[in-house]
Amino acid sequence: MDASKPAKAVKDVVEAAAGKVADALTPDVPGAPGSAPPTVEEPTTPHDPLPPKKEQGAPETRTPTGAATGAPTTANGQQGAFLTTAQGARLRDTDHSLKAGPRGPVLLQDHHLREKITHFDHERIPERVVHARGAGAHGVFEAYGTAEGVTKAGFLAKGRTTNVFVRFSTVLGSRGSADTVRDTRGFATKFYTDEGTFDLVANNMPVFFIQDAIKFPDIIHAGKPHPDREIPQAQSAHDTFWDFVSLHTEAQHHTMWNMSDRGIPRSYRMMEGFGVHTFRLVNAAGETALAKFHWKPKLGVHSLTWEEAQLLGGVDPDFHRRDLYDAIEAGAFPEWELGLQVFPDTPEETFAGIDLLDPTKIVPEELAPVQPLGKLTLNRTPTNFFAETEQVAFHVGHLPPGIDVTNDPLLQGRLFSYVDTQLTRLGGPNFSQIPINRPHAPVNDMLRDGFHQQAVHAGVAPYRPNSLDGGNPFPAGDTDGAFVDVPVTVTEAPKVRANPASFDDHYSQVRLFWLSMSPVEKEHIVRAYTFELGKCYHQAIRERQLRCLANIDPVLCAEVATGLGLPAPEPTVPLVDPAPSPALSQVGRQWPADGRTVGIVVDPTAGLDDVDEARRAVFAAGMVPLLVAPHGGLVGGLPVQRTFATGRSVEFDVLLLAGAPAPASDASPARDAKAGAADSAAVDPRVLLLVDECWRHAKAIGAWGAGVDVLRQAGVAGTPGVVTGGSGAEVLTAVQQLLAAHRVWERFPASVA
Ligand code: HDE
Repeated sequence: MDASKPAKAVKDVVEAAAGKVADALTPDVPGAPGSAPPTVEEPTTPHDPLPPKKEQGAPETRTPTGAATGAPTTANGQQGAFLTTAQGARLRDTDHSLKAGPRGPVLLQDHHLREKITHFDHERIPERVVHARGAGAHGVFEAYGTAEGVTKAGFLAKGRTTNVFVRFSTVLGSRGSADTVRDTRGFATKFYTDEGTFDLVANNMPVFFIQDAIKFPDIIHAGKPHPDREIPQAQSAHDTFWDFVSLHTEAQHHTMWNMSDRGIPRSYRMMEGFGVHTFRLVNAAGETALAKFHWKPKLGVHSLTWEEAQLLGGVDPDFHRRDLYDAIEAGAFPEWELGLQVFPDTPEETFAGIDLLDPTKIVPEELAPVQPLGKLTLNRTPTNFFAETEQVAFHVGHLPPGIDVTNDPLLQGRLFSYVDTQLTRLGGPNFSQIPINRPHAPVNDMLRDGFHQQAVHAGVAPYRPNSLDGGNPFPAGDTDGAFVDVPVTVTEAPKVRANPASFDDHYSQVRLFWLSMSPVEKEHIVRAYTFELGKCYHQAIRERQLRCLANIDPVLCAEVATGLGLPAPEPTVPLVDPAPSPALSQVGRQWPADGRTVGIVVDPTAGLDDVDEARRAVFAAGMVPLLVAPHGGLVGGLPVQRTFATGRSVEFDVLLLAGAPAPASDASPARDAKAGAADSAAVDPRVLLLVDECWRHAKAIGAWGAGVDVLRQAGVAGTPGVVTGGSGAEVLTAVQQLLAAHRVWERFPASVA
């Protein structure tokens, strides 16, 4: 058999699989692990590798020096029907070592054994020092052309589309840590522009803990687990973190964002992104402007509750990456608008009295509106996590002509750090040749050799000036689209290790943030500080952080102090009263519900009225229905996604009750704490727990038919955000309206005005 030709067998497998899927699951619930469902018996007819899943993308097939090859993206993957060595020699057996007789010693000559084990021994690379835990997706960026007046960057010209790869991440946790921890999130975008790659290495918060990169090891050492016991993992609720931020008070603004709902996003799809630093833009006429980058999610900014985040850490530690991949698979492509706040490039580099070089400060949107530049759509999941999400290498210095850096001391240090860390993490200096990092622009550098060199450089003169290679490569002239560093004037000044005086204000904008929150958001902030400080061992650290809170707001300080059982200290700096920025609040508008999950509880022994219709209506509304039943398999011909034993409320955005299932045989309190007081209940106690948790987390709940009785038994009938109706479709419509506000906010008591 010719392994280079697609075999008929592979077509048969895929077609049969597609038929099966169509029969059982139309429309499809996301999450299938491969492009074809497995057969019970082991397949033995040789055929080519199965195709990727329909929603999967991969890096374009480019040469290491940026040329398009035209080959399909699968050309980078495994080829042919047969098992081979890394050299392509076909193998008969991979289950037994070569031995001197069945009971004899293993022979050193067994190349396949040595190759297999050696490669396995070296499968791991160092995880990122920060942002180790991440999830990526491919997409496309389409420019509106609105930025043409301020930057000559070609990818921002009207109608231009550029391929992108985005990696979202947490900061503190290791690669295997939970997604839903309280932390800042990374939002790094690689734009493969034809003028060279542009990396916008952003976060979901617009400010940073420190004003100078030299402090980065300090804040990260403080936030990471304690070095002796290596606990706690992926969280800031511990002594070293609060020790540092309460002493190093410029961290207070970022800390406030972490303690707010922004620290526990509902989804990567529902986060804003911020370039944090001020950048310098240059237009075609050579005029400059200062600017800050923003990402605005189409679905709005939404968060988990703290209890949901904690439950998810155990129930589904992969909650955010699953949500991202499932949404793309379901066709609910995540979208953001890229926006700019633009400021005049004055010698002071300030705007409305705010120092634009201070990365602990924002410019409120009410003072400088965010102007949309283009739309990002994530439409493909990675084919291979390691090749793409793990090996992608971002760098704040990857800039196209038209975008330049400023003197922000945090940004300046980052310009050094990213290559330096990637040298170790990716094993040498040639990581830009890894497929996910290859530019989509012609590369003609004079960088040569090194570990894992994949280019085959021609010529003899990788130096300039030369005549032996005909003078190539040539410096780009004025009309050749070269990157030109903006010739900013540097004022004569003494060499000092010091900050500008404006950097000394550590509190006014933290107060601005606090004053901009709605009562329920303030309440969450109070609870977050109280939780985190309550987890610290030492009272001195709690007291010191309370002193910082006193400089932010007396109510905040008093509420947290009460929770900690400590007196509230007096402020040590005068409290300013900045105008609140409503744009900072997440509450009070209506947003689309694309890709949200709808749990539908069914009772297979009684009515299944409307369930199929309701399920189809959920799909039609762009959401994902998950059937929750006492047992797996099929119920009334419909596939069950969660059982009462495997499902938990935190996986659903809304809950629909299409039945009132009696306690199932496995509802045994002796075996499962979820089965609580099973004995007396007429409804399975795990269903009552579902209702109870959804209610407590202020989620919309709907019921029809027998399901209405569950509401009564759970004691929630007639309360806000709990709806009933004559049919599934009717209830879904009402629930969808509630979901548009993300939560039934009136169910949250807010003790803070
Ligand atoms: Fe990073 N940062 N950072 N950072 N950062 C890294 O680079 C660093 C900062 C951000 O998904 C590292 O390849 C310094 C601000 C993201 O691969 C490292 C400073 C912002 C990611 C590094 C900062 C970020 C990183 C670790 C100055 C938001 C993940 C692995 C204080 C604007 C990118 C790596 C990905 C990753 C250094 C501050 C965002 C060590 C020195 C501010 C999203 O080089």
